[in-house]
Amino acid sequence: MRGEIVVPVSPFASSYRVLESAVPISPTSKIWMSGEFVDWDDARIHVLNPTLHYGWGVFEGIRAYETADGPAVFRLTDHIARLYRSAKIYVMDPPFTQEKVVAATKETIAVNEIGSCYIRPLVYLGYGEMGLNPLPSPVEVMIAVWPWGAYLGEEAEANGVRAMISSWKRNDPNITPPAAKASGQYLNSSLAKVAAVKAGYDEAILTSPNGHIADGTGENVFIVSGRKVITPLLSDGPLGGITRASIMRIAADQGYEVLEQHIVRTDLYLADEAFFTGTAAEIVPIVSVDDRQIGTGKPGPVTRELLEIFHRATRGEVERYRSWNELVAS
Ligand code: PPE
Repeated sequence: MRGEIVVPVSPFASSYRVLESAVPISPTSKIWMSGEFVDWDDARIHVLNPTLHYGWGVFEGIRAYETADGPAVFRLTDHIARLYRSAKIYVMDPPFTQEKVVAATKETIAVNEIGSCYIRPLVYLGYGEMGLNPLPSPVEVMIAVWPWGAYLGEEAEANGVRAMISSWKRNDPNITPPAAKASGQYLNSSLAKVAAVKAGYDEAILTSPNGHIADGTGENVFIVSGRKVITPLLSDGPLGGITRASIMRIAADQGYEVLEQHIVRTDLYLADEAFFTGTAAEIVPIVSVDDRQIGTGKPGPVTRELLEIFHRATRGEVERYRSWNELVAS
C-alpha cells in the first residue's frame, strides 16, 4: 500500500506493526484560490511553480468545530494574523487584506457545507519566475477545508504517545526563523518525523541547536511538575502555537503556575506529566520520552483536566472563552 511503513513495536521488540497513512485527505467540493472558488480537482498549479521548488510559502493549520450556534472557527483571526506575520518575514505581500482572508475562510467552509473541519490557507508564489530571488513572483493565496481526524492516531488522546528526542535540531532564528510557519521549514520537522516513525516512536521532539527543548514536529510541548505547567521559551525555537497560548490561558485560569522557561530533555524524563498541543493534534498526552516512562506512564490528571476544558472551549461550551469561537455564519 502506498505510504505503508513497517516499524518495530518498541525498540526492544521482535514484532513489528504496519503504519498506514495516518492522516489522509478527504476531498470536499471547492477550494478558494486567490479570490475564486475552484472545483477541488481543478485546484492545480504548474510544476514549475517556484514554491514547489524552493519551499517559499507560508501556511496555517486551523480547525472549525460544531457549536450550539453553528460551526465556529477556533481563533481564526489569530491564525490569519500569524499567517500575515509569517508572510512579512518572507517578504510576501498577499493581495488581500486579513479581513478578506478571514471572510474567505468562512465562505469556504459554508460553500463546502461542512461543520467541523481542518482549514489550510497557504500564501505562495505564482508561476512565471524561477530562481532564488522570490521578489519578482506574484503572491497567491489558497484556502482548502476538509474533515481531518486524529493527527497522532485515534488512540493518542486516550492512551498517550511515545516520543523521542530527535538528533535533528530545530530551525534557528538565523537559519530559517521559527517565528514563521513556512513551507520549506517543514523539511526540518519531516526529517525528525521520519526518523521517529522508523525507530518505532509516535512523535519526535526537537531541541534548539544549544540543546533546549523546542517543540514536536507539528506540536508544542508542555510539562507538568506539581502545580507548575511549563513550556519552552519562544526563543528556543518552537512555533508560537495558538493552542499553546490557549492552554497557557486555561491553565492559568485553573490556578496553575504557568511558566515559559528553558527545558532540557531530562526535565521531560522527570516530569509528572507531559503533553503536546497543536491545531491538528489538539492535546495529546506524552507517556514516554526516549523510553523513560513519564509519571505513571498514563495520561495524567492535569493533562486530562486541561484537555477536557480545551475540548469544551473549541465547541463553544465555555463562556469565558467564547471569543475564541468565530462563527462561520457571521
Ligand atoms: N509547532 C509546530 C512545529 C507546528 O507545526 C505546530 C502546528 C505547532 C507547534 C502548534 O501550533 P498551533 O497549531 O498554532 O497550536 N502544526 C500545524 C501543521 C501540522 C501539519 O502536519 O501540517 C497544525 O497543527 O495544524
